[in-house]
Amino acid sequence: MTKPIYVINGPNLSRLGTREPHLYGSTTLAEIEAMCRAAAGDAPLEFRQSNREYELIDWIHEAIDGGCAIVINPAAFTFTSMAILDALKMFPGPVIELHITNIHRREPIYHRSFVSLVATAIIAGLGAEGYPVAVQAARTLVKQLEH
Ligand code: DHK
Repeated sequence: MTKPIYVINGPNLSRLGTREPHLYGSTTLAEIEAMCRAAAGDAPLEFRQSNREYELIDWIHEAIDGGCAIVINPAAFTFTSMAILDALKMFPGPVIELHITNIHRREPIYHRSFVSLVATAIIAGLGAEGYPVAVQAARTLVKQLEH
């Protein structure tokens, strides 16, 4: 596995640690990145966050051209962005949709994900621990595809 796993984070996730800790916990995005890199081991990993939809799309395109898997927490764009959906449709590898919270146990506005229409798998409700779980799962899925 030489191509990197892309971990892509959407809006407001830069505020993790102090953002509604009763929902999102107290783990910061920097700590989550470290958890992802530990889970990736020797596998290369790109870890990104933006509050700008176009940047998330540009990173998905980058992954299309050179990545092996995508772990994506699109945050609020999960429920609004057909542009992110259309970009993910072009990605040939595994896509793991990730949410810190169990979006299906929250208000109805959080129940309809565009990303779920193309995701290989969905992890929701494990808190920050969902990230290393998703990275490990991505590694496993990529290895399965390579054999
Ligand atoms: C993160 C967000 O920022 C929200 O907009 C989503 C998601 C939930 C999460 O659980 O990681 O609704």
